Amino acid sequence: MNKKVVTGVVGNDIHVVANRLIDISLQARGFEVFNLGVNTYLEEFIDAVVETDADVLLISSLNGEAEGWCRELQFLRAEYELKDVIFMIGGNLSVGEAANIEEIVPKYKSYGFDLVFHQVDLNIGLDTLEEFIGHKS
Ligand code: B12
Repeated sequence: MNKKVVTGVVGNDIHVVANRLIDISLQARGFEVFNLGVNTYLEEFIDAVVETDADVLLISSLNGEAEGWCRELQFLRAEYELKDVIFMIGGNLSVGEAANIEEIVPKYKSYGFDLVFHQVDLNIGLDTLEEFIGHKS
């Protein structure tokens, strides 16, 4: 596939296990991975995307608090002219069971994400990413 992916876990989130699996799975699929690990802020992700000239930013959130950390994405995306980068987020995208599941995907898309996976299996998400890359190129 030979595409570059920046990944990590956003905000104050220290759940590291999925992050390691994502790193390994992306490499197994032939991606070049820049893993920023846990506790990564949106601005740090954007800096890494710019510095590495990445094709994809794949953000994880497990503690459910991504909403508060990712709202500015649409503005940063415009400011840094990143319209060709694929922005993807997954994991647990809300806190607790109370959230209206139907609202989660449109909400994150309105923040500037192209692909949103709330409690979706990692391999399904990565299959979808590969299809999305195929359609774009
Ligand atoms: C282990 C664990 C911890 C450990 C973490 C250790 C470490 N360094 O990683 C400790 C004990 C420290 C911890 C702390 C906390 N935790 Co915790 N933790 C867990 C637990 C039991 C397992 C997580 C795990 O490693 N799973 C294994 C990995 C492989 O699975 P996964 O994380 O689900 O990831 C998969 C998918 O989510 C998906 N995925 C992930 N990212 C992405 C991205 C994309 C694009 C795609 C497609 C898919 C995808 O793919 C992964 C592989 O299948 C879960 C409960 C559970 N059974 O899942 C709670 C859980 C994640 N924790 C939770 C919470 C609330 C916390 C705390 C806030 C608790 C507290 N009050 O202090 C703190 C958070 C601290 C912080 N600042 O983040 C909640 C989150 C609830 C929510 N979102 O509504 C959970 C779900 C427990 C619960 N049911 O309430 N936790």
